[in-house]
Amino acid sequence: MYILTFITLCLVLFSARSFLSIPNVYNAASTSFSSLTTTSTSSPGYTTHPPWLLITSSSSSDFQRRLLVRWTWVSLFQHSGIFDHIFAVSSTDPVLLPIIKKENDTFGDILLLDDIKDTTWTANHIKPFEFFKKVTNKGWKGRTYDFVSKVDQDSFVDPVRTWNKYLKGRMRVSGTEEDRLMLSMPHEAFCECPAPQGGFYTLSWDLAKLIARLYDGMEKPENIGQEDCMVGRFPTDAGEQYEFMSMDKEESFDVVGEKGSAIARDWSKDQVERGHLEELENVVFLHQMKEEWKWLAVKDLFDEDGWAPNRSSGGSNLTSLHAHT
Ligand SMILES: *[C@@H]1O[C@H](CO)[C@@H](O)[C@H](O)[C@H]1NC(C)=O
Ligand SMILES: *[C@@H]1O[C@H](CO)[C@@H](O)[C@H](O)[C@H]1NC(C)=O
Ligand SMILES: CC(=O)N[C@H]1CO[C@H](CO)[C@@H](O)[C@@H]1O
Repeated sequence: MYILTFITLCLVLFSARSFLSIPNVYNAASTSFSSLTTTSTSSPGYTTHPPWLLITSSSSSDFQRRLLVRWTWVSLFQHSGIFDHIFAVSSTDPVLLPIIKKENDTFGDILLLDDIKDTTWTANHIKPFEFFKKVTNKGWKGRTYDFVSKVDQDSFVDPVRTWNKYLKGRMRVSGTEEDRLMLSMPHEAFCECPAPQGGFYTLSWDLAKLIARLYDGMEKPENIGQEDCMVGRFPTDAGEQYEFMSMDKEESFDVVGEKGSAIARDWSKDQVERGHLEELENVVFLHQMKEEWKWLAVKDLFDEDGWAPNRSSGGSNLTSLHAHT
């Protein structure tokens, strides 16, 4: 079953143009499959390698979703040179493991946790801490970064706008306590301490390392709470300081509604519906796109300069790296 799926996907891959017509939309950024596997060229200032690692937490058998992610926001924004993107996949399934390794032979973007089962519980409780532990200890391909993010596989993000708006200005300082950063939509009402929304959050490298260490030192890891809250709870309970920076509620939404009319629901306490996606002024992060139609509707609203619908109203200036330099 998995093997069939993978073979089908490989066929699809090598005749990429027919695949849901995704590559056509992004002609300007990267239609060729090879550009996904080559190391992105650095933009001025990041001459050695990108400063930011984004990690999509992906379910082991969801090959198709990983292709969608690679072909949409990752390929669209990768030319910026500010980030590397990988998937974290956990599995102990002897049938699946070799297939995932094959997938990685093609794309080279999978961090495999082969000692952790792929269950809803592991995904929502321990997996992110395990991959933060792994990357902050060993790096990714031996590299370390200034920031690391966890992204859900049903999240669509604009890392360039996020970078320019929140992270770029913090680049020169690193390593001291004041610089510990947690950037996300806040989840405070739910978690009772400054904690992130699990769909997309960014940690300074040292904070990710600290959180992984606190997780590793838990006496009863089986009693661990929900991931989002624990990301805040570990440092808070240990009396460690960190800065919580909130992403803009006017730019981050869940996608709800019916096929053909996707609606944005905000992250206020009451989860207010804000109207159709195209009516939004600007967007950096959309979430809750488990259904493929949502993903495909959303990818048409972004181009390499970010959120496209209201560009004439001035909403997208932060996205282009070149616009300000
Ligand atoms: C996946 O590919 C990358 C790049 O070649 C490599 O660094 C990494 O170790 C591979 N992971 C697995 C699980 O094979
Ligand atoms: C965005 O950029 C365009 C062209 O570069 C400019 O005309 C517009 O005024 C800018 N908008 C804002 C909000 O800065
Ligand atoms: C905020 C804003 O300008 N929204 C506009 C985006 O574009 C749609 C379609 O043109 C308009 O209906 C919105 O008012």
